[in-house]
Amino acid sequence: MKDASPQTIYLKDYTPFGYVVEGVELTFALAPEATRVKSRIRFAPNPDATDRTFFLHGEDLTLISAAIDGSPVTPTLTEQGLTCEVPDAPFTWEAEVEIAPAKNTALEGLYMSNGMYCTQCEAEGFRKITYYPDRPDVMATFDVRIESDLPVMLSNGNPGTQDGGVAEWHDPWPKPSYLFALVAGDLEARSDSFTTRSGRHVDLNLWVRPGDLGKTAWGMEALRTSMRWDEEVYGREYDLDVFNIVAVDDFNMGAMENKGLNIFNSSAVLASQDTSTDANFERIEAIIAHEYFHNWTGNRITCRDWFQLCLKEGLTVFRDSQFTADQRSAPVKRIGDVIDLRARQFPEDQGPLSHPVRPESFQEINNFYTATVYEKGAEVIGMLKRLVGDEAYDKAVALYFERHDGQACTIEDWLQVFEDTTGRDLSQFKRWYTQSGTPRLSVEESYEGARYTLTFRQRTPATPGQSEKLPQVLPVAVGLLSPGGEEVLPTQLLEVTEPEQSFTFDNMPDRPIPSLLRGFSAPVVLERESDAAEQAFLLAHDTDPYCRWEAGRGLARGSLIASVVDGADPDGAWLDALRAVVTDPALDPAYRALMMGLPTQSELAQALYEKGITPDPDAIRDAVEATVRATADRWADDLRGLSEEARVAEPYAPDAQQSGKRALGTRVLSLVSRLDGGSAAEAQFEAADNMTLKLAALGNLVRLERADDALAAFEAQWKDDRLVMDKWFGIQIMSAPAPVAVERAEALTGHAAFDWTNPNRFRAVMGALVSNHAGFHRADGAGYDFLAGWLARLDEKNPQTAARMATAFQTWRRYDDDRQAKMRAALESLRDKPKLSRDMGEMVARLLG
Ligand code: 0A1
Ligand code: ZN
Repeated sequence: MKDASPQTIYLKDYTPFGYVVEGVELTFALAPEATRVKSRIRFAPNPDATDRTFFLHGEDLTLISAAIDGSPVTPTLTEQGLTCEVPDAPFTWEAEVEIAPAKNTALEGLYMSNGMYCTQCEAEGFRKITYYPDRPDVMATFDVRIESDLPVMLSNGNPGTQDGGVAEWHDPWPKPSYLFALVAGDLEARSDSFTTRSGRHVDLNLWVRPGDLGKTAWGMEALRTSMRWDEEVYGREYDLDVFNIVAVDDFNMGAMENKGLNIFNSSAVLASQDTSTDANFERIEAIIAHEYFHNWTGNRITCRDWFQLCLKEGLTVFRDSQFTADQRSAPVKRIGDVIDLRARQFPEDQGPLSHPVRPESFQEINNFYTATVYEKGAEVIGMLKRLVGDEAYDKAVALYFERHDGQACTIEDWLQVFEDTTGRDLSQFKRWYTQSGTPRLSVEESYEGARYTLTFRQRTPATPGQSEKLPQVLPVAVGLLSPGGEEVLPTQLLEVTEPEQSFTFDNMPDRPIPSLLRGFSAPVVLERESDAAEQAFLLAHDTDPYCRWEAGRGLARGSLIASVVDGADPDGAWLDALRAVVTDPALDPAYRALMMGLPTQSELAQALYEKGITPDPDAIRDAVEATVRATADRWADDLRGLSEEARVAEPYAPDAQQSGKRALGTRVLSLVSRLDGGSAAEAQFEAADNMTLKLAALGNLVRLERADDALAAFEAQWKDDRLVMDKWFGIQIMSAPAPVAVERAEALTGHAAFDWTNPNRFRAVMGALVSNHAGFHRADGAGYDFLAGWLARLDEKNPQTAARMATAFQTWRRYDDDRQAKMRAALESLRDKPKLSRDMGEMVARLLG
């Protein structure tokens, strides 16, 4: 357990470490209960530092011996590390420690997963491997020797001697300790190679447990595509002789960009037609790209301290989004990102966990791997690019690589290259990094004598720790349409910098209709009096795919809210207008599928809350169900034709075109199953030759409570495949009728295959319950108690995953008094638990505010 009185760490307190590390040599003698780690580290006084305290981080280590320049020393040990008297000149530190990877259930540092050794060092896991200045601004070259009788032993960099029982690895690129990695086990590889554009030959390996080789083709292809893309688009080449990827079953996050040795959650890399959905394939392609792109944005140029996390994450997410947009459909990717941002980042930014893209303080950095740092961080880069233009963006980024290669940098360094390239003052723009909260942008229009005026007002509500907000730079992309549906003003970028600001457009013979925030050009809430006629017009005519989709979304929201509040019937005019788009064969099926999607129940709860209406989860669920039924009835004559269009005749491929069709088919099946009681779903479940169609069918059957046979068959077929069984666990809860969701989840935690120490399995169950909005928010509070009970239990083994899952409570203040009281009680029960981890302690304190 971590210390009882956690410290808060502040960005403003940054000071450099008193020593530089000139080289690190590590020797690992692997054993599950008693691994010995010897370190030999060359330190020299850091000329840029004043404080010469020699403190090395270290947690859960047994120190066997320590020496300086060959003479034994006795350091002073604390819970967090050690201090020692050291010479005032360069010296060599040597230490030997013992650790127990088999007992490491937190999955940070060196741990074991299914008999295989692996590491996770970001953010502060290296200190659980040996004593070290475990901070990202200390960069060094690493030479690693691994001793064991396992057939495969890997670390960062290029391979050296690989003799029976010993493997040596040399990483020539200085790196911080969080990028260290080691893997050893009985593994098999899919191997390939890549020649960089300057002619370097790179061996590529994707290592998996025996039996999983059949799921590696897609990951390897995605890796090669990513490597080429980064050369072509960003001019970045790979810089080692080998690139290794390893799949592990027990992993807290998606994947990790360790230098030359990426480690992946098996769910984020393994895929096959039979076992993975189209969404899985797309996610894998994006994560492979993300981790690979980190080689330059994260590894070659890293972060000075953890407050700068968005420097590598925002930029790398932005880069992987560009990559996906290039591989697939750019508008579909953009709309998907907006849906995701609103579903995950907006609630965070508008609730008790709100924090700036660059936080100013933390207790546990693991709690800051958030949608704000990652996804809002990426939006900020997108805005910067929009503001300076594509060419200046390319120049500035090239300067960033040239100027900062090999350094540990800050957001100031990043903004400086843009200021130097463009001459622009970015001090106001910087507020995107320092101010938390989602800006609200309202807009009014006027039209007089051929002059059309748009007046914007911005304001950002107070967030924890920030009561006053200053105006930000909001890039607002705008187009104007004539009443006849012609585009009279193609997209223009307006820069809203003032609290209130007007823009005029002359020579407008008719009052135009504005298409605002095209491409979702800034991550704001656009407040505009909903005008159904205008939305229907934009749904029919807008040339901007995002705004067109958003118009449909606005109509859907309006109709659903009216149903929730007044019990109104679904808006027929909206459904007719939407039908015209959804049945338009000229449009991409993937886009039509997006158009058919309704706002989630959680999103509707947020929308109601913002209107000052306390959301009732049961009423929301009923309104959504009634709307889906009404849609099915109204479109009954179109459904057969749509199903036909969605049919894929060619052999399965997870590409954009086919998966777009299947996405459309999945939407249609959900409507059909409202009319036929589930027979089409049953037929699809039987006939499907891929997991996308199988799982879509199964979800409908679960909802209709006629899935017993299908679930049994599915389990019998897939009981030995952990990733598929995660789906089996999840869908039974996610798609269950709300009143029984908690019981389903409870029953499944009693299933023999519910290994709750495996993060994927734990999330499959708990995440599914949370996503069943009305199920989780059941009025008697059973969902809250169930989740809190499991979080308390997991916190003792794996604080990081437990604390992350606790964010399910972040919206608790939205709901009625009774539910609030129950959620508060659940959180307080967690807070009052003895031996709470630092992760969970900080999380619960912030949630309770
Ligand atoms: N840097 C990784 C994500 C990651 C972060 C923390 C982890 O453990 C605490 C693991 C992975 C990425 O952005 O992909
Ligand atoms: Zn990342």
